[in-house]
Amino acid sequence: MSDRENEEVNKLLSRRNFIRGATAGTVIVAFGGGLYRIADAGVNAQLGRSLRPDGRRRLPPGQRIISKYKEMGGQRGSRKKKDFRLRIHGEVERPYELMYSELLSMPKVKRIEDVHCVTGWSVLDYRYTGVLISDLAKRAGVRDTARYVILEAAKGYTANIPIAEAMKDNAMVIHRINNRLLTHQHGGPVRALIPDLYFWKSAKWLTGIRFVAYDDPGYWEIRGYHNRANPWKEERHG
Ligand SMILES: Nc1nc2c(c(=O)[nH]1)N[C@H]1C(S)=C(S)[C@@H](COP(=O)(O)O)O[C@H]1N2
Ligand SMILES: [Mo]
Repeated sequence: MSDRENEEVNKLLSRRNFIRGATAGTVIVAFGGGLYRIADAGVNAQLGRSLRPDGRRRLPPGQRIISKYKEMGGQRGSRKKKDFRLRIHGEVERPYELMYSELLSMPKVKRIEDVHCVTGWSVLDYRYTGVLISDLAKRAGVRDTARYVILEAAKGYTANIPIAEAMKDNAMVIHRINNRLLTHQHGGPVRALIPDLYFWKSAKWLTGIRFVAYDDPGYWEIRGYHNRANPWKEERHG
């Protein structure tokens, strides 16, 4: 694809526009004041060739775009903000625990990101509000011995990620999606968001972030999912 084509596709997907599902098999794209219905296959094919700023393809192999999250289930935690606690612990100098209001008093960041579910759907360009895991880490004083991060959630769900993934500028704990408070079924009050790994790594109903020296495969990883979960390498199953 030429640079110009690439630019066109990225323009199409910029945050000024929106993509909204109409019926299965079509998406509606708004740009230049008009509404355009585009066959799924066409958009997916274009996006398959379009590039992200980091040089990766906008749509990882084997994924297709849908307009909004599917609710994928899981064992829920409390929906109440007053019950929320987030523990930052493990290989750190100063472990601590935050209440909801304390989490919100940390430096707030907004990111526009794509998420990719291992079952094949991707949701592009949602706006996420929360706190960077790297900022939570800084406050705790992570030791040099820490090499992995375990995202801990309600009822024992965990997801393991290498520390480099957790320290990226888009790895966050979020409480808002598209400026609205995160709903309970999608992990509210607070979930993790690790956009550059398959979505199972983004633990809903988050309760803790544990820094560890040795890897500790999580809920799905011990059930046959790939330990690393890089969508561009299609690391789906182990
Ligand atoms: N606590 C918890 N987090 C979880 C899960 C879960 O079962 N429990 N499922 C994961 C999987 S497999 C996916 S695809 C996404 C789905 O998020 P959604 O339901 O908001 O779409 O959450 C991830 N986070
Ligand atoms: Mo999933």
